[in-house]
Amino acid sequence: VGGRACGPRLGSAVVKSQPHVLGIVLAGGEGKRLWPLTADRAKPAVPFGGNYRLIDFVLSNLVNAGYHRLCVLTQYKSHSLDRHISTTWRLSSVLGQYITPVPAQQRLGPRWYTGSADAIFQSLNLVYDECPDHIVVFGADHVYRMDPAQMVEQHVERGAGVTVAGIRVPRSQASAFGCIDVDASGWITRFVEKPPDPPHVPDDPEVTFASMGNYVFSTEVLLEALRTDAANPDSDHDMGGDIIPMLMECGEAAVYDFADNVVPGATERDRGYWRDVGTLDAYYDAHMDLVSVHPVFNLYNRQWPIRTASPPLPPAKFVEGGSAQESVVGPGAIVSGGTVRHSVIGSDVVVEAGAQVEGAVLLPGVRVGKGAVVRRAILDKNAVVCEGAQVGVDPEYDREQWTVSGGGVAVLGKGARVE
Ligand code: ADQ
Repeated sequence: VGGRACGPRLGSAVVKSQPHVLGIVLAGGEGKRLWPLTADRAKPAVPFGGNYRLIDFVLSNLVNAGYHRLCVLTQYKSHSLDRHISTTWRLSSVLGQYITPVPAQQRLGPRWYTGSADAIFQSLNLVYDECPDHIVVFGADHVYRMDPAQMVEQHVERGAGVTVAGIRVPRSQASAFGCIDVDASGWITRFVEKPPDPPHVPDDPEVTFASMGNYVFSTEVLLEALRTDAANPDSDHDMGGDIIPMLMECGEAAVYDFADNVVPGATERDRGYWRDVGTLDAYYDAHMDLVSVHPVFNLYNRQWPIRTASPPLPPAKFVEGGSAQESVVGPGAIVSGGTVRHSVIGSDVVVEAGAQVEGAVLLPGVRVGKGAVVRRAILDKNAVVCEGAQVGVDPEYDREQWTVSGGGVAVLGKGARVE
């Protein structure tokens, strides 16, 4: 790492007229606010929507756009994430394609990454090896569909050093995000990372223009910015906190309005859908967005598929009067005489006779016993609710036993057992 120049690219299968793009996915986040779902796994490896993991959304977006050279920077509890990427996301090395998890390599000494910019700085050998024209740096924690090639196209046309994807969010939620002011030509005039009192857009006091944590860089601009940042002892080495404000000061930063992104097959309802599922309530709410008759987020858009690998399980089965309404049910699940409403049921889940599951997110392998009740709850993998037991019925009891989110959702960790 340091000032090495890019060498010639050998064996490249890149079409000459297209800009050569390397994708870097930041997947090292700890996800403390998703505890206990992150007790054993990195946030991007948290299961979502019955049979996906969060990282499947960003990787699907990049792969669907034709970006097939992708490095996923991991760090925290990365085992299940590494395994998921290696087994699910193999591309053809013969065609020069790869999606590779890159663990913290400690190239600059025996230390972990200090921030997301340090993660890239310590992995610059990947950039030197690939010699891209542009580098797409995307987060791994969001549920959305986006065609990143449209953002790259705008970045190239405008001649920006960095382009930041921006979205309008309610101002009440904006202190969790980088907040952006732009001029009439789309150049960023102010970027404040997670301000306690977020600014608002000129035409609406309740709305803030926020960074989605997705960036396109011209390679030389990113290299220069990372080297400058690394030499600054006062920096936190964070992409949103340090690198983007630095490039904004230099007049290099432009915005890409997510509202302009058009993904094939998007419906009126789910066009522009983007959720940061960084908290238990946001994670729960994003699941509920999947289950209504006309879902707010449509998993069934075949023109822009969300890709994953599913285990070899038989189809879901409903017997003995078992039913599920306004729900998605994963393969291998058996609803035997129980009732499921408004819920996301992962693969291999069993709901037994007389059980009631309502407004719940059951991750793969959960068992709900006879006559048990589960309401407004998230149950991590292999949790067991024994015969007649209840979750989400008595808030006081739940608070004593489990994690309960600010919005009142009971959350049980992996393998929990409710007697
Ligand atoms: P946050 O998500 O809070 O805000 P951060 O915690 O740095 O910022 O996470 C960004 C991405 O980097 C995530 O995908 C995370 O998994 C990953 N990451 C974090 N630390 C890492 C490390 N040490 N190594 C590898 N990967 C790491 C960011 C921006 C905001 C923006 C929001 C949008 O900083 O400006 O508004 O994303 O959600």
